[in-house]
Amino acid sequence: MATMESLIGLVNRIQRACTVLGDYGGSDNNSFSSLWEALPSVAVVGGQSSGKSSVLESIVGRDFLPRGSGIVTRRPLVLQLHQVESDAQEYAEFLHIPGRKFTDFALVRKEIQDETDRLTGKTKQISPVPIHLSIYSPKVVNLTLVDLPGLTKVAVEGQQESIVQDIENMVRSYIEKPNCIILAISPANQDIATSDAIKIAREVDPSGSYME
Ligand SMILES: Nc1nc2c(ncn2[C@@H]2O[C@H](COP(=O)(O)OP(=O)(O)OP(=O)(O)O)[C@@H](O)[C@H]2O)c(=O)[nH]1
Ligand SMILES: [Mg+2]
Repeated sequence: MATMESLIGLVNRIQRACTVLGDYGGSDNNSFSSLWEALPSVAVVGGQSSGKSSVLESIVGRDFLPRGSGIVTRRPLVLQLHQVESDAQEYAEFLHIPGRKFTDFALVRKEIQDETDRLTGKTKQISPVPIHLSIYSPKVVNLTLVDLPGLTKVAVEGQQESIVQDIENMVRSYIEKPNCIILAISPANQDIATSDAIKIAREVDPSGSYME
């Protein structure tokens, strides 16, 4: 078990190093194979406003992700959870602000919003460049989670016509990695037969198991 913990810690460090070196794992401009392909993670996938960020928050047990109606998550968020000793203080740290420890999780949410806007402006546009966040807490298990923009069907005002396909391509670039566990989210009031999350998850991983 101790060996497994240190292995996961090593994977977390390699993922951080990849991102620092400009390897985001996206498939768009990489002509060479990404090291991300080999590293395990759990990615949420589902329609816009289906509750993906809310599910991730409940896994972490903290209120820190932008949530709401409309298009909220507009850049991938790579979230590394690091378990620390039981008496240690819980804090968060962004890769783009090294050394600054966030203990107020409302400020973490604000920084995710601000950092999203830095690349996209206060628009309804998306960017495939991930935000990298680590949370150090005694209450989490060592795990890498990825929050992704929601799948949509039509471009709304202020969005390019290509956004529907752009989002799907971005989502696929994460969930098609061999070591990605797909967490497909559908609202409880939606008929599962019409779920985009299940559809794309089945396409990518036909042998996956499903729970309701
Ligand atoms: N009633 C109800 N509302 C929920 C539940 N989970 C999330 N919500 C609400 O649904 C809205 C969308 O939730 P988000 O977690 O932002 O959804 P998302 O899938 O991350 O949305 P995008 O990032 O825009 O794709 C928010 O207003 C949440 O408060 C739930 O279980 N029940
Ligand atoms: Mg979201």
